[in-house]
Amino acid sequence: MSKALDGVRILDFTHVQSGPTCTQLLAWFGADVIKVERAGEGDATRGQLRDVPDADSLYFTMLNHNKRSITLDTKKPAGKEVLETLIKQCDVLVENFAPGALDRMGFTWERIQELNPRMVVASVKGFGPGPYEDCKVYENVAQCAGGSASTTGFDDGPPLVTGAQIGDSGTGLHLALGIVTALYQRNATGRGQKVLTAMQDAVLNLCRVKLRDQQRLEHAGVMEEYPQFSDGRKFGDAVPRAGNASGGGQPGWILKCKGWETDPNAYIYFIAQAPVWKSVCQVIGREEWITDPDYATPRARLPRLMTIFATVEEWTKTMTKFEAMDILNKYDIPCGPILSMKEIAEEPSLRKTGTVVEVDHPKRGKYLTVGNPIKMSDSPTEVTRSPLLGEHTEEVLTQLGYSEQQIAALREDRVI
Ligand code: CAO
Repeated sequence: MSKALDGVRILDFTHVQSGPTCTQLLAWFGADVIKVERAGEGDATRGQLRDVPDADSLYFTMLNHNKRSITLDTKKPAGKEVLETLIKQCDVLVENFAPGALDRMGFTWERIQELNPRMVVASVKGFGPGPYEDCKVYENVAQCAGGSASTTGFDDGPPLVTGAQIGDSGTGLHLALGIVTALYQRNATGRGQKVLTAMQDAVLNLCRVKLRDQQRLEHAGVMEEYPQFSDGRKFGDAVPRAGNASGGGQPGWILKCKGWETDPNAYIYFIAQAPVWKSVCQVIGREEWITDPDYATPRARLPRLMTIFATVEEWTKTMTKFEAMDILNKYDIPCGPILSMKEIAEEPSLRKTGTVVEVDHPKRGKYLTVGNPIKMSDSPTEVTRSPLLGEHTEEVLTQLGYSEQQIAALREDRVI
């Protein structure tokens, strides 16, 4: 079956996580992604967090499926020439080097346009234009600068980063959307354009509800659905950390389930959704709350939320998270188990949908990865293993028009 991005050729000049997540998605949609790496070491993540000696790390393999890899020293004149040929023959260049690196290499936006005016040049940087634009940035820096860390955790503890890689993978997702949108516009204009996603901006976009709350706080002085309100604590002038409170209009919290004393994930997320309040009261055996004016309406419940959750927890503690799920779901009460990575890896339904996929690799054997979370009916994703360093150098150079002798000379001069 054909793929949505068949015929789109991507010069993938990305490394580490943010850029590679973007180009991996584009490869899953059918683009021909040519990853350009330095000979010898390649993408630094090939060797980082290694679990199998001499095999590419899972860090690398899980971010670079369905791509081809060529080695190229783009600082040598002959390497620059190869890069120029690639630029002429590709539709998109994606990069996430430190600010200015591409320019220092000699490939400014103006030069790229000269070589290929149809080319879309897509970049991840830590920050957009402003005081920090020259800074190098990794995941957690973006989480901190984008507002996530200050609003994550409990207010009697320090700011917290989250395990979800919203700075890297979140930015890669945003960039992928920018790229396909720019390709769509190119259909009408015939021109490429620059696409920039700053990691700070992507994190802030994902933290949009917290900027909402900042303004609500400034208007009202309190936020009634925050645990601080229910606990009678004072609000300051900035959005506080809200623990496990829901970010939306339906109050929720994480509650202990049977086994919590020894199992760190024996918990359930419970939402006291207004339309099912009657069912909540019935399930936990507090029917009197259905009519009690202190509990009967969402507004009346706000100052008592933490007491309500503590009471529901007395009930959830009597059963496992899955038993609680089964009962609550019968009544349409929104809830979700806290799943460990072990449970997710073993979950058959995720394997069935291709969200968790087993991949075979010549050097490391079988491993699990996360497949394409975006399912398309006319562009199915087949996850294939990540390339070995330089595995496709000759194949790609031959396609670009290089002869056997030219390739041998480039190898001799350590350009590839
Ligand atoms: N041939 C020759 N040189 C190459 C090359 C190649 N194929 N590929 C890269 N290089 C060179 C670059 O041109 C650069 O050289 P200069 O410093 O002389 O300009 C050099 O390698 C190093 O690139 P870098 O500065 O991007 O790499 P780093 O390890 O020092 O920094 C990172 C890494 C991620 C902090 C930085 O790239 C960055 O801030 N990127 C933007 C934000 C980002 O994507 N962060 C997410 C990373 S994942 O957490």
